[in-house]
Amino acid sequence: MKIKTNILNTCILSGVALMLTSCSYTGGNQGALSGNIAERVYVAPGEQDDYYAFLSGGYSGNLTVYGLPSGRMFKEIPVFSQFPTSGYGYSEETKPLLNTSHGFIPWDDLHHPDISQTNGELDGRWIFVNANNTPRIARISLETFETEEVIEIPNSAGNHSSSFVTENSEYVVAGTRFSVPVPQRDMSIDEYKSNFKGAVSFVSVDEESGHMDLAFQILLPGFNYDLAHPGRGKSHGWMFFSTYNTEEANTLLEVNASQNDKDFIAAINWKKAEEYISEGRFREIQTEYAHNIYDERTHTATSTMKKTVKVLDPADLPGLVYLLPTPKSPHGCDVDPSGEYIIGSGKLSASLTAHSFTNMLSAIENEEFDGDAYGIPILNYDDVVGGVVEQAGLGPLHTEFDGRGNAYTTFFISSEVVKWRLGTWEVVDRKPTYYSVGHLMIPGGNSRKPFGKYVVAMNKITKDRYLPTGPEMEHSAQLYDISGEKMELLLDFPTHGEPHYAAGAPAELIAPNSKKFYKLEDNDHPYAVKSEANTRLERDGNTVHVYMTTIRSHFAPDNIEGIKVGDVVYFHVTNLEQDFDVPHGIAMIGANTSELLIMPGQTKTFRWEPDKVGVWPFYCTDFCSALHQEMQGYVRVSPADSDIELSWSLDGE
Ligand SMILES: [Cu+2]
Repeated sequence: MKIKTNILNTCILSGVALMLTSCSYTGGNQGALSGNIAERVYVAPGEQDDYYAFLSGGYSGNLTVYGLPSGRMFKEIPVFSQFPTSGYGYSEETKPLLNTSHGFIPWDDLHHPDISQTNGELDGRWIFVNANNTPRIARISLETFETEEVIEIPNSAGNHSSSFVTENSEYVVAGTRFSVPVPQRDMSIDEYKSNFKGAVSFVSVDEESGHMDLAFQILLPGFNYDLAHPGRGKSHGWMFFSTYNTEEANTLLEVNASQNDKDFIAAINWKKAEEYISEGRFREIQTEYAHNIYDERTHTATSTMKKTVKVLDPADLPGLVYLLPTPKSPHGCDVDPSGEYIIGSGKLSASLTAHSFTNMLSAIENEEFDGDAYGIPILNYDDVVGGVVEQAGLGPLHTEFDGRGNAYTTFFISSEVVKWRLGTWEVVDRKPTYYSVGHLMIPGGNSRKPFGKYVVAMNKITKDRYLPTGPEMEHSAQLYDISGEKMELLLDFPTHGEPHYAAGAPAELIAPNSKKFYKLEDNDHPYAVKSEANTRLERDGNTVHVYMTTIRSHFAPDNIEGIKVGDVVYFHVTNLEQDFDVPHGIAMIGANTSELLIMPGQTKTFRWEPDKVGVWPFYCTDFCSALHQEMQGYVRVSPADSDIELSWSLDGE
């Protein structure tokens, strides 16, 4: 990179910066600045992108939506974090979505999105994501692009190997990163070995509504669980989890968890788990976790605290779990579209291991085990391995597939994407990334039917790619065309937060179902008003409910008197518009819950506690018409002991 910068400086110094061809500072084989490549990512005004890409925002707590190939960001969907732009997590209706057994948690670390599937193919209905820190799984509707449900995961800590969906979205899995005492209790950390457990959770998904339920957990040995992938096709019914720290160290893991030459991929037969559950061979243990559901008709979320979970102990349940030795501290765990190969990316190994599902089944059948770990059979590496990509690069992390027999693996340390062939295990191409690539995404690459036109690489370090913005820069994604024999770098674009993982789908799978507005007649919000005639105020002690409407370009009512210092005022605002893309906003001076953005046909509520006597204005925050600036009103606030009656009006009536 230094060389490039220097060459660029030389170009500028010599006054020929515009004649890029004569300086060719992008390096000989990329050509990312040549006109012909720019055209391949250019989406002309009025035209639309071919793919949606959903990138996790990591520590932003949000999911961002991009178009491919343009790399334009279309939306930021708030999931685990309060979001002032829309009032998510501030409005009374959405606050319950951030409720947990630890109370209201307004910020988390969102890692891995996965799109719902039917018969192993993307169905474009929902996207599931995980909160890593306070373990949760969320379901986002791909009609509204809003978070509809959040379920907390008990007995987990660092909910990392999530959220991956099975072939028919029967389950979303949530695997713990940290093993912890289960149930949690006060004990010495020195007692880690054999006392700490790694819970993996199977969250069921209702076929129609998408509603989630924590079906059962399996208590695995005290390793760390990193990533997961469902079986498909012949391996449907199985789920695979990569592990590290099979040493069960509890201090200085950078050394102590790198001792074993091989860790494991844990293969879980979840169909078998279902049998054991139906036979009653589970324990029900006490715990506490929140289950939060947003109802699109009432535009309101509710939070319910749940108290028990069914757990399965694999030591007592034969055939439930097997351990596949995998070099060395694997991160990624990926299953190819046919379901035959399970790729373990040992991040401290230079080679990539592909286990064969067929080999695994015969080893199990022949009971050829190499001992056990806490009663779980360990298979022989040589019995299960299906192939090895030798010396593919340094620090393999994540593999996706193009559906044409090719696999693409990111290498963190050598900063590259490597293309190789399934079955022959030969490397056929490699391209650099800029820099330290983590995960990558091919639309549908996590399914039986990938759309192998593009791969997006998500990078951790951005220095020298964009104009500097102080000590921290946005991370970067890079788009490669993979339709040909060789990968071609087409585009760099910045991402928001840290993109840990992504999912993508063709536009035609999602765009036609995208909601344009909420139908007013379906609005069952208890405080909705569907016409200006019904707008009003109601006082109950010192609580005042304002039933308000918005339409271009006024609020009803817009003059309010009789509010007193010490009142708690709820503004329930219904947007009467029935037109695509016409939200209204509302902001009230002194309200500490931010402003709200209310979609057409929707009702949202904010709480205001006036603390000073005066006449205070409110206004629309979203430019909605030529008379947007005139969309405003006043609230008169009187002393606490005033006897001024509540009154309201619009146009003096
Ligand atoms: Cu407005």
